[in-house]
Amino acid sequence: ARAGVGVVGLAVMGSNLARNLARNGHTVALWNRTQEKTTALVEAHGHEGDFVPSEELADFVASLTTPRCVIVMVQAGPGTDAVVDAVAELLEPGDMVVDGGNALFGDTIRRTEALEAKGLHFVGAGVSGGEEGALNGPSIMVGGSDEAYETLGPIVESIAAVVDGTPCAAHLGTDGAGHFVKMVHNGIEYADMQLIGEAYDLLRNVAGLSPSAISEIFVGWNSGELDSFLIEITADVLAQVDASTGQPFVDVVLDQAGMKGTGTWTVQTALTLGTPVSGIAEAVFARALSSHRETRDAVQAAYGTTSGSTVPVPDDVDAFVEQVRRALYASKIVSYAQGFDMLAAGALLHGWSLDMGQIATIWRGGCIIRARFLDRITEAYAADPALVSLLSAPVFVEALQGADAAWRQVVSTAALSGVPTPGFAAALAAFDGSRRDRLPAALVQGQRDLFGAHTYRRVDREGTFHVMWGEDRRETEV
Ligand code: NBP
Repeated sequence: ARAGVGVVGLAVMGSNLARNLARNGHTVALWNRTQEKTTALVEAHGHEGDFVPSEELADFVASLTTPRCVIVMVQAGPGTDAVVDAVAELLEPGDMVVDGGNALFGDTIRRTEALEAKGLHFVGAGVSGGEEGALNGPSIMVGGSDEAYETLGPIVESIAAVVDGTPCAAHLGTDGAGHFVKMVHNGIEYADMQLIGEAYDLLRNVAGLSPSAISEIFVGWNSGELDSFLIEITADVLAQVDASTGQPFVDVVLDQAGMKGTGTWTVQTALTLGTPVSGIAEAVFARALSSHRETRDAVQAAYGTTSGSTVPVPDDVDAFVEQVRRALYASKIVSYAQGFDMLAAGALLHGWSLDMGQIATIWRGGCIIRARFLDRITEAYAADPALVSLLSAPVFVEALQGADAAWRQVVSTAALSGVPTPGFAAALAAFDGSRRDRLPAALVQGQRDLFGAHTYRRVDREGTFHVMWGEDRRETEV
């Protein structure tokens, strides 16, 4: 036995992670259900480092030094169960299985219990950054025991992205904490992409700018407070010209967005936790709406398309571009605040002591939402570790106050123009909802008390009350 770490599952993510490990000096044991993938990896990249391939899973396990560390990178769900169970059968107490796939955090909690009952360590590690990140440095969100991280920490920190000398990998909490944080990260990614899409739509269809002109604008935005991977790649996508038609690439792509499920998980989980992640939810629903071609056809046939602005093109296009930039930044702040609220709610329910500043720190590199903006979040939590909402952090108060007028102008212009901006509008509504002195929730409580005797509390004294609506409408204390 001579391999210090093993990788099971050598599709795109597993192969790249194995290569990253080998390039960083680890001797890496390899196994894949379909042998050809193992052979192909060693043939193409064997020179990059020290690999120990095995045909049989038992030989793979035997090739690892003890305590063994097996990283599983297979399809989430039944595939992961099958592999984790098969590997666990062959391991000895003290060994460790790391699931680096996109597992649902509840599955990770279940698998942790099952493996710990056998004396094994189980770690759920969220790996972000896609195939490029896996190869060159992902962001790694680790959930598991302190003891497991003592062994695993140096391994994951050696292959993670590094920003300002800090590896983008950390132990965030026990069992499902890593996969939970990864899931919320993916949800925030959905919201970010939707907001950027809305900004593009406004610049294109209200301001009448071309994709290449908008690409230039995004390049400019990328040197300011919106500096991020997603803004950078958006500029690239918008600059692309389709080779076969000479059209802007974005115009030849079918406008039906796909999704693999982690955004949906985030929203489902948020509903269970009771945390309003409206920015993420609107992003998931916007992708769903885009894919409902039949509904879109029927509604278009009934009403006509809303393309073409019904309000005049802004006189001062540069001023409008700046308004959209501010609206985008403000909406992004709200969407991250909602994501961090959800992290706090999950941590409370599952007993994880998540360090919010640390999470923002390890999202700065490797992952899709990497952005300069995350430093502001880290600073906000450093200044006040008990911060209740990112929206009340001074740095974001200043940003939202500065964006307020532009944000409202953009949302109203969008509505008048028939350009859908569910992300911008939901963020603004969430902001206004949170800052409002009195909400119509009072009326809702009254309705609930009338039709269902659900009771209400009063603003002026303690207790729970009910009005005898069907009788003399007398208030009773219950
Ligand atoms: P896939 O998610 O496409 O899974 C393919 C791998 O799973 C292959 O190695 C396949 O073996 C193996 N596998 C399956 Br499917 N069922 C199996 C079973 N019952 N027993 C043994 N092996 C089984 O691979 P991926 O795209 O590399 O992703 C790996 C993990 O990383 C997933 O959980 C994914 O969600 C996550 N992830 C992916 C990305 C990304 O950008 N692709 C980003 C972040 C996280 P075979 O070769 O024999 O079919």
